[in-house]
Amino acid sequence: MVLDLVLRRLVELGARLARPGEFSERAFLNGKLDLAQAEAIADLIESSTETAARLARRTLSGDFSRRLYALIDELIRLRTYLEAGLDFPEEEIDFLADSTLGTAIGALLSQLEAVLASAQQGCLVREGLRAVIAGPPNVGKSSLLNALTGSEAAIVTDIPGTTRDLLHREIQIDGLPLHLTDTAGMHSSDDLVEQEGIRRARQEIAAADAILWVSDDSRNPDTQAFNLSALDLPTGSPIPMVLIRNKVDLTGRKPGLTRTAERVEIALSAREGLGIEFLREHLKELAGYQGGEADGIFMARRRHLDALNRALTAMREARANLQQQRSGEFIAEDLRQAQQALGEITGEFTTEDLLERIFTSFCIGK
Ligand SMILES: Nc1nc2c(ncn2[C@@H]2O[C@H](COP(=O)(O)OP(=O)(O)OP(=O)(O)O)[C@@H](O)[C@H]2O)c(=O)[nH]1
Ligand SMILES: [Mg+2]
Repeated sequence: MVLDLVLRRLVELGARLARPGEFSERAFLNGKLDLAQAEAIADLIESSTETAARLARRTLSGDFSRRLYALIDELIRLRTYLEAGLDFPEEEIDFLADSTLGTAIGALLSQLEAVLASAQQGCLVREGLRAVIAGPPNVGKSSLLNALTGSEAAIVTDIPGTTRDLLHREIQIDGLPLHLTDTAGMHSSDDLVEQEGIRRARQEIAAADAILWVSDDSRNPDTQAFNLSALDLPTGSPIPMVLIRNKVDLTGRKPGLTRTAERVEIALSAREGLGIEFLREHLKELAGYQGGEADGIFMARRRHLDALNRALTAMREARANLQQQRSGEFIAEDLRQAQQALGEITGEFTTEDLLERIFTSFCIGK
């Protein structure tokens, strides 16, 4: 209350409350921070794991930006070299014939690929993996959620159709955030509530990064087929699917992971906690997660990955144009596009819209 009264009095005297992210925005506009660093402030505040906090701290201190500026400097150098050749043809710099340009573009490409790989790891730590637990009724989906979270998050009974609504839980595996959803058992049902639950489960599956399809190993596998088409998923986006053979305590099958031609199968017992570690390891592998503590990894957002990918495409185009001996203008334009894409990350080239979107997602007072 006292704080509130003081604030109210200050506002009466003519002060105004800061907008969300206003302080970071000012630091950015005044050149104290670049955009990637400013975004790292928000990422640091919102970090949900220790790894995420550490990586955001690295980006904030400029680890990501320094690597970007090194790339941008090199691009500027190359563009100057190329464009001098274009502007002063009488000097006869035959850059297509000499190998300097090819070597430099090759080196830039591999550096860009390395930055992208680090950024992808950072983005994983920030956004994590969304896995949906799905399958027929009563196979142990909720038990699996409980086993993974180490809690009694979901109600488990031997009555089919226990889970009707979606249940979300977040855990982390060695610093990788995992967003888990338990769903209603998939089968044809006349029950309105269950039908709605199944509809929601489908929707959730369509937006997932991975599906954990649970089956009851002690029952006839044909009756609980792993049937993709029945799920009615949007085509064109194959979502990795792991077949979980649950209840191996009843069948005596050895817990573990098997790779078949079509899929990965993991035998486990959710109730007895057998074989869960195989699933954890596999989820990390699915995400492409290498552990966030490695040197050179920093926090990054999807926006950054998108820009890095565009820069990479432009550089590959430059290499192709050079190999095909196209005229220097084409290569110069590719390099310009690559520089522009990288500049969008640091905030050198941005639109008002983008800035507004970034800073309004900050909390007030930052
Ligand atoms: N023996 C054995 N029983 C299990 C195992 N996992 C789950 N169960 C039992 O299977 C029954 C169903 O488990 P749930 O976790 O509720 O299954 P569900 O797939 O969530 O079921 P619905 O929500 O109804 O679709 C319960 O009686 C569990 O105790 C297991 O690994 N071994
Ligand atoms: Mg359930």
